[in-house]
Amino acid sequence: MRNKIALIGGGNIGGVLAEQIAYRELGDVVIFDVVEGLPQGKALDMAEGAPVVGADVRISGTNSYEGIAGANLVIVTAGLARKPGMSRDDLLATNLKIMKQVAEGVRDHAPDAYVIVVSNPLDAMVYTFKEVSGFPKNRVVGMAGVLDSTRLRSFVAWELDVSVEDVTALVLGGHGDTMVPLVRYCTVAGIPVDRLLSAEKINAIVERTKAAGGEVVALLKTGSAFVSPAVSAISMAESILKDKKRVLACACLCEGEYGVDGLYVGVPCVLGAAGVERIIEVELNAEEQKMFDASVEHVRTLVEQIQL
Ligand code: TXD
Repeated sequence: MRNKIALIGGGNIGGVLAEQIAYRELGDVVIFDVVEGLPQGKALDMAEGAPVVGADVRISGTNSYEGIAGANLVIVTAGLARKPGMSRDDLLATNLKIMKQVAEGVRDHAPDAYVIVVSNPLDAMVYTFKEVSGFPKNRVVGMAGVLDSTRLRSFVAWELDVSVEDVTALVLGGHGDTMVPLVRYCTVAGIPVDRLLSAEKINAIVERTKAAGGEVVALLKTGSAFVSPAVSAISMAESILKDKKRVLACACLCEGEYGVDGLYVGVPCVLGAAGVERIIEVELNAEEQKMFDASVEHVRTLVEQIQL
């Protein structure tokens, strides 16, 4: 029995998700979108390419939530993306309305699904999905930390001219300017990065990581990054679908962990067949704790604006 993966939102990220998930044969794919024809057209195009890559999966598009029935995994990218000059927080009012609709649709038509939320502002959107759907916290997780961590990993690898495979990194906290790149836990094949790069270089990489989303928005002008977010979400999806138990920085509901209670923030967690199987609490020094607490407060301020 193949997995059925429902993609709520068939835009830039949704399109890459559909193609990558289908062509990697992670499961059958159904794309849901409110724009007539968009999900159906993208699905038909990808389905017609499947023979070339030998992908034996069904790819379909729908404008009705009935089409996602039976999905065991849902990835949500529905919502507006940033344009130059916008912050992720500027998307709150519009995307909140959308997320409420999405959460109801998924609750009613795929009630047993594991859900990865991608839409921005991420920490507020995944919180909204959890609250409106009523799903248990292990089945609702947000994608941001994997993307922020892969950006940090890329910048370190490029600076040192080493394989991206050998750079590990953790970026915690909210998905925004207050994110917390944990440099102390960044290594190159186990070698702490501060043994290989100067403090000045590391600081420059940290600042570029925090601004990386905006850097792409400024270049594209018409939207935000979509390939790196898509493959970041797929690494989470794959860990759940294949019970890989990867340790990834994800937006999880903290209920006491890291001193946080009742908010979704980016923390290291184990992702497996039971979704968020546990949160890993790493030791933070005074400076890291201060940055983390400030990031959590920013998330709290955003969530307090949500009227459900
Ligand atoms: O790391 C992260 N979490 C972020 C997330 C990284 C990059 C982008 N981030 C956010 O993802 C971005 O700020 C947006 O909020 C979402 C989706 O970004 P994308 O680039 O895919 O946006 P598009 O191309 O505009 O696609 C959004 C789709 C579009 O096709 C709309 O028609 C659809 O969402 N949409 C809806 N689908 C279902 N239901 C409703 N109500 C709906 N409204 C719009």
